[in-house]
Amino acid sequence: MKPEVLVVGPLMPHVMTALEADYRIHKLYEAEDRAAYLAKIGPGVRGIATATGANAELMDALPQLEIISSFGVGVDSVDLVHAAARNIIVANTPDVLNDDVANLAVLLLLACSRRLVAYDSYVRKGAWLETSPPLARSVRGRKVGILGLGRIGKDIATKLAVFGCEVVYHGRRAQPEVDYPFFADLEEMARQSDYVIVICPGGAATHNIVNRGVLDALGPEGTLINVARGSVVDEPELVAALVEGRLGGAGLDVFADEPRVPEALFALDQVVLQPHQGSATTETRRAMGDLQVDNLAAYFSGKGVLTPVE
Ligand code: NAP
Ligand code: 8YV
Repeated sequence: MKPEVLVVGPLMPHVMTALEADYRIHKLYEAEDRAAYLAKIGPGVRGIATATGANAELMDALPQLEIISSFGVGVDSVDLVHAAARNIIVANTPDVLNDDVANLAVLLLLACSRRLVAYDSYVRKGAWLETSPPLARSVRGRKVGILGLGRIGKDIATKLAVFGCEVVYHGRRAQPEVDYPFFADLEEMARQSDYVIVICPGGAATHNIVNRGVLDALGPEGTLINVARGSVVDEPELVAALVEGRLGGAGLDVFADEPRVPEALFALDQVVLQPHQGSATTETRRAMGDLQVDNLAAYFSGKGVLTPVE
């Protein structure tokens, strides 16, 4: 008999096709009465496939739940503590997205330094006919502080070498195997950096760690790039720092309450905004979907998941 898998929200078409072939699928997002639906199908469900997390309440509606296969590397929307307490395995999709997420981080950094979006609009609105715009800034020789030198952070650091940037990093601990200088203090790293790129996990441990002190340390000549999670940055403080000119610029792919973005940012031409697109290429999203499916397949064939969250 096919194992029963609950699909929390819509997944990529190729993922749905693969899941429908191998499992008895239940689509929670099509249920009109979610509680009644879970009460009916919950007892038979052994797996969850999700791109939007899984909370304790959902897990507890599924007494036989064994595995959660999550689309994406960040698992801040999965209650990992509750999953561990229930011995539920959680799998994610790391590494296959490093290249594209790192590319977006570098793209945002370059777009901010060369004022790419502001000058695009300068041409379109005919301002160039009147005068040339102010000079932008070079990235060569400038210091980039990476908050979270993990899989994606290391990829960003490698790419930045091509542009002649100097890389330093902050995390909970120094990594003896890397050559980049380590800052134990995030605020001090920001003070000494021209750019700070945020690429650590979201969740309680990193909530608002980029606070007013860090933003002010980065300062009016500094730029913040966030491709991690909106929760890592104190968003009202970020908006205030940009509006008041205490922070020079920002390149933002992620926000505290997506898809809502503070409207005050729309008027600021020193800010480049993206709708959470780090991994959003056809190639990377396909690879992420394949890994989500492969994790379930490996688990249900008794081999153990390929990429467990540890
Ligand atoms: P990873 O390999 O686990 O790296 C995370 C890094 O963050 C590690 O170097 C870790 O270093 C550091 N870190 C963890 N907790 C920290 C804390 N409390 N304070 C400071 N640093 C901390 O993760 P990854 O695969 O590179 O992914 C990173 C994150 O990027 C994901 O969790 C996700 O939220 C985000 N992401 C966003 C997009 C997008 O579309 N924008 C796409 C993919 C991923 P230490 O252990 O030394 O602290
Ligand atoms: C995805 C991401 O957009 O992997 C992550 O952590 O933020 C992105 O790759 C997201 O997870 C899709 O749900």
